[in-house]
Formats: sequence, C-alpha cells, structure tokens
Amino acid sequence: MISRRELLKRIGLATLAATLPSSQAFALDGSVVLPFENGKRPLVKYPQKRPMIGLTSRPPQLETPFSVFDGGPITPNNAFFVRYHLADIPYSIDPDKFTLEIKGKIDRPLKLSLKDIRKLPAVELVAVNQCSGNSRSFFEPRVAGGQLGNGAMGNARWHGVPLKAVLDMAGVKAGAKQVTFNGMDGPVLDTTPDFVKALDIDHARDGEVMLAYGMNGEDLPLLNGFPLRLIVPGYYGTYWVKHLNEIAVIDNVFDGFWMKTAYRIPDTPCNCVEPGSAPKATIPINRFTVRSFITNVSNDARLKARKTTTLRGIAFDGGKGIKAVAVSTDNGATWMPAKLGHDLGRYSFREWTLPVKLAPGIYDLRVRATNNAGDTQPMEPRWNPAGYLRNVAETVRVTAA
Ligand SMILES: Nc1nc2c(c(=O)[nH]1)N[C@H]1C(S)=C(S)[C@@H](COP(=O)(O)O)O[C@H]1N2
Ligand SMILES: [Mo]
Repeated sequence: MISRRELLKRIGLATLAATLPSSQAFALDGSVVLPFENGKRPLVKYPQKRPMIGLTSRPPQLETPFSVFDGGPITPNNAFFVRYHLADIPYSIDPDKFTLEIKGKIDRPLKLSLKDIRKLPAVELVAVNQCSGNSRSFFEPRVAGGQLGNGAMGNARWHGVPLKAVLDMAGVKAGAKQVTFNGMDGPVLDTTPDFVKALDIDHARDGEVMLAYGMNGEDLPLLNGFPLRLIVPGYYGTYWVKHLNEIAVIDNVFDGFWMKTAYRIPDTPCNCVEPGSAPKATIPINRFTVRSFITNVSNDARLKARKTTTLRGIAFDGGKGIKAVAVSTDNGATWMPAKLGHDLGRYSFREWTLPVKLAPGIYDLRVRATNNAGDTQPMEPRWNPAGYLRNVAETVRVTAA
C-alpha cells in the first residue's frame, strides 16, 4: 500500500494531459467482487481516470464500475473503460509532433498533422463503444479471454471529422477493397502481430465512420486513444483503433491476425453454436447485438413491498435505434412497456424508466429491448467460443419486503 501523500501526488498527475508515468497504476484500498467465479478485482487509479476495476496492468485494462451507468446516458471520460492488446502502448504523446499518414491505393499520399485535421469541417455523434468481450465472464461453459463483467462499454459524444472527408482528399483509386487502421501501440515481441484492423471501402466511406479527437467536449483521454481514434458507430470496439496514425487503402481483403484469426463469430443465423462446440465457418465480428440493463437496482436488492419503485436503465443496439424496452417481474411470463428517455441518436444509450409496485416476495426482474428492425434479446443465452455478442435478457433478483 502506498502512502496517502503519494496517492494524492499520483492522482495529481491526471492533470498533466497525455502523459502516463511508467510506473502507472496502483491499487487503491479495497477491491470489488464481480458476480462470477474468480470475480475479485482490484480498484485501481490511473491518470485521467477515477478508480476503475482493474483487469490487467500491462497493458492497462480497466472496467467501468457498473454504478456509473446509472448516472446518465453519457459515460464520463474519467470512467470510460480501457482495453488494449499489446503491452507497448504510448505513455507520452506530443500532439504537435503527431501525424496521420494515409497511403496505399490512393492518388495523393497524405501526412496530416492534428492541426490539419482540426481545420477540416467537424461533426459530432453520440455512440456506444463496447468491447466484443463485454460480459464474457457470464458465459456458461466459461470461455478463455479477458474475464469481463458488464463494464466494458461506454457512451460518449465524439467530435472529429468523417473518415470519408480524408479519404476523398487522398483520392481513393478504382479497385480499392478495404482500408486498414494502425495505431501507435505495438507488441513487445516481434512474433506478436501488430494490432491492425480493416473495414470494407464502402463502410469506411459511409460518412459516419469518424476520426475523433474530441470526447464529451474534451480531448480524448490518453488511455482512450489520444490524440486521434477511429469511431465505427454500431460496431464492436475492436474496430475503434486508438492513437490512430496510419491508414492504408488496399485492393484485397486484409489478412492480418486481428481480422483473419481473432475477433470472428460463427457464420450461422444466430452467430452462435452449441455450447462447447466449434463453428464450421466464421466471419469478422461486426455490429452490436441489442442489449438493455437495469441500472438502479442490483442483484439481491431489497425493495419496499407495495410501494412504487421506479426502475431505470439503458438500452442500445448496433444502429437501428431502440424502439421499445419492456420489463417483466415474473421472469418473462408477462411484460410491461417502459418509458423511453431522450433520444440522443440511434447509436447512443437510450434511457428508460418504469414504475413497479410489488407484493412481498422474491422476483426475477427481466429487461428486454427491441430495435427498429424488430431484433430483440433472447431469454436464454447464446454461446460462441470467444465469448462475444452476449445479449441475453438480463435478470436482476430482488426481494420485496
Ligand atoms: N491502438 C489500439 N486501438 C484499439 C485497441 C488496441 O489494442 N490498440 N483495442 C480495441 C478494442 S478491442 C476495444 S474494445 C477498444 C476499446 O476502447 P477504449 O479503450 O477507449 O475503451 O479499443 C480498440 N482500439
Ligand atoms: Mo475489444
């Protein structure tokens, strides 16, 4: 344990933008226990972050404490989750020296400074970033990978320029198939493949995929990709490349490890397989499944019987937008429609509320959202070997007394 003085000193570092001390994290007093086997996690403090649930320290991987999602539809920058693959992450970045290179099958190779990018017409979009492995720990049978609870997601207002604008400046050549994205982090060992992701050229030019330098009215926090990251609305976080400094237009389908081997889901109608089995064919992970959560009542909560409790929570999907949220107090036998909150756009968390009055007893509260395409959440969990796409209708067991 470190001294209080040392703790305050290190928290003070949070105000030094874009610098992480190399002895980065430290455990705060106490820990949290997530509701699954081996769910004990330290609470850790990093620069620009409030105490977060620590998963690994090299590289830093932090989960958002779930109570944060009850504080409003926008996840504060200092509570936003952090995910990295490779241990060699940039601990100090000079924004004046940063450049974004655009190369490959284009007419005009470009090297843009942050200033150049900030001069382009800016756009804003509220969108959820969710890790593919969010909620992986709840898979039965258990699967390998980061044992995450429900805190590897967050919703922010992103500020930046459409990727299309930059690709148009560069002049994409006929025959282009995909665009690859690489960030400033890298592997410690040469044998580990660098983290590079790819999007189809039409997706990259859809006008919504964004190069973001702002998040909730501030610069991106260092751990969330300062000074520039890709935003791929509705798509899992794996595509949201941080510290983005290299874009290449290619005329083939990219076959790097993180596209060809990792981050793939079963090529079946449900993108699921029989629990414990291997898929015959796979495709790259893509859009979010529909999800919803109760945020103000947690498992084993005690509610006042015969008194009104207003349940509230959030819902989101891969970009069709949330049409309805319903809650069941009888484990799915009957459903009551919740009232939807303010619409921040079809990629955002959508808040919902529902007053309930319960007779004394034990209840399994279930919440289920439906999007504008009619997609909804299954009552029984689906399974895939990587622990992706979790979206079973969540259950919260409460006692009314
Ligand atoms: N450069 C870089 N970008 C990255 C990653 C990475 O390892 N390196 N991980 C991706 C994954 S898997 C996720 S879920 C998101 C998480 O974004 P966050 O750390 O800002 O929450 O970043 C993505 N972008
Ligand atoms: Mo992820």
